[in-house]
Amino acid sequence: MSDHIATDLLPSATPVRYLAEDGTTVDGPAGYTLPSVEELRDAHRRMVVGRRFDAQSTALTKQGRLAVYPSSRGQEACQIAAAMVLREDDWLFPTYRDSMAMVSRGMDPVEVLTLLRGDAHCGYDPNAARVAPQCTPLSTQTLHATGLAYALRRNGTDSAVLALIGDGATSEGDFHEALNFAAVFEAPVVFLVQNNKYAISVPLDKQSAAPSLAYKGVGYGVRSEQVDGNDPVAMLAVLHKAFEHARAGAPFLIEAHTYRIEAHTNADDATRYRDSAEVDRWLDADPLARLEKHLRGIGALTDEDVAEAQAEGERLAADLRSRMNADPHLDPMALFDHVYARPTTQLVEQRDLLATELKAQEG
Ligand SMILES: Cc1ncc(C[n+]2csc(CCOP(=O)(O)OP(=O)(O)O)c2C)c(N)n1
Repeated sequence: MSDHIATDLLPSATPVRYLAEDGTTVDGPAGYTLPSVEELRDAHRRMVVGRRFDAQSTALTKQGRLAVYPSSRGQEACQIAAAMVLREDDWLFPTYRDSMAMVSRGMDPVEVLTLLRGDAHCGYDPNAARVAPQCTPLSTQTLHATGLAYALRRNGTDSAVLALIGDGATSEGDFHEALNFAAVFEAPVVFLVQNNKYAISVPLDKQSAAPSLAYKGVGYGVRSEQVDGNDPVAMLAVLHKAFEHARAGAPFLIEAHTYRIEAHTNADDATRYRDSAEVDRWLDADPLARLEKHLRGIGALTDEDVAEAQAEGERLAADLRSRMNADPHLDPMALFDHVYARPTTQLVEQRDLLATELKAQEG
């Protein structure tokens, strides 16, 4: 590889940023198209609604209505930008932490939460939503996303794929295989690493010595960028560019520097591995407050706009509460559906065993 090509692939030396924490604009790098004011107003509304959804989902765990919820509070700029850059015919490959992006893509929140509620299946039709099942095994979705992107290209469409992944999951072999395959076979896929600084309790410096997780793409020939993940303007600008590249047959890797404000899930005690001063520092970098200050500063957001967005969030939360309050009907036999196209002998035996046991219980 010549020096010239390697330079083209490299991320900028510091994360791309256009908004300071106080909402004023800063000089970011050239070469990006910045989102319009209308797009930013839309992002603000979606972030307000997304944060309300997140808070409601956390509350549902406390009421025993949700088995587990991995909050993405603090990561709203990443989640909302991810939903906004996708066309309807594009695909999203989310992880367990990306419910907010899915809801912002227009999916029914109850369906999005089905898996986290404890049902055996993902809760929605991935083909209809063009959203893959939320992935719990780390990094397997990156390979699925790459394979699907390759298939889309071979089918002659210009649809693209967005794979969301955490910082810890970039240590998995699947991630590296996905980057390699995507680059060699020119798959239209964008990998967005939300570096929220922890893999449960493992901090980033115990996970990787890479100067930026974006560097992990360069060795495979994947163009890479790092971005301030709490700056909605920068997130939209970089993701739009990444999708342009992907549609042209060149995969793209983004590292978004952000922070998980809440614990890993409701089952985790984050005070065991990080101090509150660190969390407070990141609260000062809040992406929603930053965008709100910016939009108000340029006269593009009023008290009424904010109240309207909040009212939309309250409506979503109330609807979610009431529908999640109903006991779901689960058919234990459905466990065996969709495991294999043609069930194995063992699966048939297990199904028969369960059917016999259920019958005995009834009788
Ligand atoms: C293959 C695999 N190994 C281990 C786990 C257990 N596990 C679940 S979440 C997690 C940490 C992931 O951290 P990161 O990738 O940074 O994502 P985040 O949860 O911070 O969004 C681990 C190790 C898993 N789900 N899958």
